Amino acid sequence: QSFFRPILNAAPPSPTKRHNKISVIGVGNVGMAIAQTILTQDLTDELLLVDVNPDKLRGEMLDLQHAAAFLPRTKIHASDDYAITVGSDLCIVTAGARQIAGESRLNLLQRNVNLFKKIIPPLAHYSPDTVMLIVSNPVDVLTYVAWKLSGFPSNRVIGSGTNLDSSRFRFLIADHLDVNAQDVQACIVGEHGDSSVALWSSISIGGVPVLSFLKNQQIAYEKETLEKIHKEVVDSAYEVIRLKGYTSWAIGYSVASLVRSILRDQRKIHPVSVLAKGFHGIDEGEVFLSLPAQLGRGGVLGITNVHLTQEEAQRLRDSASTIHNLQAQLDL
Ligand code: 6V0
Repeated sequence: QSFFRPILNAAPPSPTKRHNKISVIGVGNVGMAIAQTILTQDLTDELLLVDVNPDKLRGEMLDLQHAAAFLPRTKIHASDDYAITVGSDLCIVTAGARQIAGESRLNLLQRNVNLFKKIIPPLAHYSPDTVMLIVSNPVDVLTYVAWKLSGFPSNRVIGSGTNLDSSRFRFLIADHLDVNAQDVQACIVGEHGDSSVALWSSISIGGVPVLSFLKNQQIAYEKETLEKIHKEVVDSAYEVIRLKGYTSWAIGYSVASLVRSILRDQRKIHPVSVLAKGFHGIDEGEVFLSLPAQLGRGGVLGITNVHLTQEEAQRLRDSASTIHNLQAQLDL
């Protein structure tokens, strides 16, 4: 029994508007920050949550549903059964194991690989046409693992990569020069985290290249100042974790920006983790690293032909070979 009665001569609604469905796997700090940013930014019609902890899952679902009166209309469901994810346009994976005291990074990684063996095949089964967006760490290796386990073409498996590092970078440069972070074009590529590579020569503010601007104005800048800013980017995740125990808001907004570009087919360029083989001399096997990628409805549409100095390209290749060696030790 419908609450409404149809008006005379009404035709059934035509399905003109595309219906978007997003699944978020893992409702921890990161999954929930992503979910709430997606909701407040009105990026989807349906939001599905999956986790192995049933109480936490239902609690988070109810808490979000209770905000319905203040949010754009979105159907929110949760279950530990992957059947609810059927037909998703985008699957965002944030599930992860926590490091046990004294545990090696390799051991933690293998435990996350084991989680992915339970997560990725059912996602791929229920949503064979979805784009997968991997957030769990170490994000570059786990994006490779998701690609292998899904059997998807490489353009539909993306890691959130250095999109977050780049936004931290833009904030710090903006803060340093007292400008709006949205006016700062700056990009960090490579491995998410410690060995990321900042592309100094391509930084511009409002279209004005920064290094040549400083040179023209005869403003002295030291290489160390630039390196200090990059080091701050690298250290900032550790600092937030030390202070509040985890990071959540920035990764939430960063992933929401990727969701918008993909589902709304914005064709914007984001530094995200993609299959990097064949770029900048990376030829040693299949590794995922962040490069500036154009994102749209089909996932990765292409990679920007960004210029890297010899040193930058070498650092990228070094990361690629470290990741490649790590991947060789995994039981996939
Ligand atoms: P958390 O708060 O411990 O949440 C993890 C969630 O995963 C929990 O709710 C678990 O119940 C759930 N989970 C565990 N196993 C499974 C499974 N098999 N299926 C479904 N759900 C499962 O961690 P938090 O949310 O803080 O972080 C999640 C992951 O994101 C970690 O790997 C982080 O390292 C990573 N981050 C990645 C970032 C990036 O830039 N790529 C940034 C921040 C965190």
